[in-house]
Amino acid sequence: MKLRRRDLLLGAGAAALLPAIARPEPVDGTGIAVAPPRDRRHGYRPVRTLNGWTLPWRLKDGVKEFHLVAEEIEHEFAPGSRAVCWGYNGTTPGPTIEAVEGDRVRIFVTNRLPEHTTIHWHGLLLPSGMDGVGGLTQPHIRPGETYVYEFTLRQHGTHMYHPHADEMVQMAMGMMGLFVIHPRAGEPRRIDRDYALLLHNWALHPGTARPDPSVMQDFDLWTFNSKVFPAIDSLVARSGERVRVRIGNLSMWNHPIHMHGVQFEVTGGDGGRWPSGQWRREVTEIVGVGQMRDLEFVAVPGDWAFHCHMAHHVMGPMGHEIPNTLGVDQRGVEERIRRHLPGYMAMGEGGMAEHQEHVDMGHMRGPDNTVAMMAGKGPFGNLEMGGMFTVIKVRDDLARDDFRDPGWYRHPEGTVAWRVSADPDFGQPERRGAAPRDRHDPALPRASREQHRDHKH
Ligand SMILES: [Cu+2]
Repeated sequence: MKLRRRDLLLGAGAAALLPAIARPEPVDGTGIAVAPPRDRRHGYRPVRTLNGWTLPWRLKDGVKEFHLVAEEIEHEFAPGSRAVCWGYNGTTPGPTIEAVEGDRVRIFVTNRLPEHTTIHWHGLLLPSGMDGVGGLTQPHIRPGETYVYEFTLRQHGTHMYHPHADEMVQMAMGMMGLFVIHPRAGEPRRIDRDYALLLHNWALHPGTARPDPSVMQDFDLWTFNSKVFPAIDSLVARSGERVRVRIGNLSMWNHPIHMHGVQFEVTGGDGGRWPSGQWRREVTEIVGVGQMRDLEFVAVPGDWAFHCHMAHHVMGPMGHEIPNTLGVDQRGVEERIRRHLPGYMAMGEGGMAEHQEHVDMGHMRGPDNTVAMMAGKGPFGNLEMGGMFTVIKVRDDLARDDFRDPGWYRHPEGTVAWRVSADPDFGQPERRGAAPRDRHDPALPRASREQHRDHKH
């Protein structure tokens, strides 16, 4: 890679508008100088980290300098659910590092945690001693110390960073971030909107204030960029724009990420952008643990769900090891329990959807510091999603760089599914097999079910 003098001058010229550039020494985490996240020399579209941000950098002698601070933070998963987590520069995930193939980068890492740490640059090609594996390639960074990593970016694509020291605890507490490298030669296909998110899971047990690092499988919260729906930002685009969604997975599960409304192309993975002959059309793509995937599509107008297809991963906080109440007539039980526990309410006989109805009516209060399991709301009612879920909102009339939430989609006349009957016997379509003897048939006990509801409330 040859860096031309003109590139340097142009880069420095843009940066010189900011007074902090005159003193390019590293500063502490609270006083990071603001440098433009957009690199005009190469004309790339900056990445949009959902609910997140991009780490400012400054140019010093042709080297892009970044400064990460590992520290304890207070984090909100959604209104009503906060926890003490660990992250970088005040947030989990940490700010996205964005640079260009060929750049030389110098990354300061200050440790303000109560224990030692390191940073591993996940997927980057670099000298062994810059790989960030505590004990193997470097001494651990002790509390209060600052280390520096310096290397040249020899690739482009979607990558990540995370500790390689006491990983079980530090990653469970939220320490991770994205490292996006743009191609020096520009994009082969123009990208209009470039979103990025990290998948993660948390064992934040209801009523507690710190994630539990010992949990291996039964997690409570499933997040995009450390947020649960409905606190996850929408992905906004204008009809016809080419959109990329970069996804990294530093959780402890594989996630089949599913998109409604379009067939996307998988255009890249851990090894960066794939040649276009290797692109695949899919509607669901598994992003395995430790993997990254780039999905691209041309935006089609509407409100389109975008979520993990593991049904438990779009809900949360989860209760585990609870008895299965589906199809169980709980009327007698409910009355008997109520003698000891006034106000007790049985639930789950016909499914879980009534859970959110009860929460909305104020009948149920969950444990402290816990969001309702399916808190999402849509224009037609409860959305019944509370984890790895958000909405791709595509509109015809958005300005090019307008990322504001446009509200709910206004469907053209006659394009929304509608009710034609409230009679379960409607139409007599062919049905096969035998009904279970204890089937709860909505055709028969409609009146008695209503009585049952009145009785409960
Ligand atoms: Cu999942």
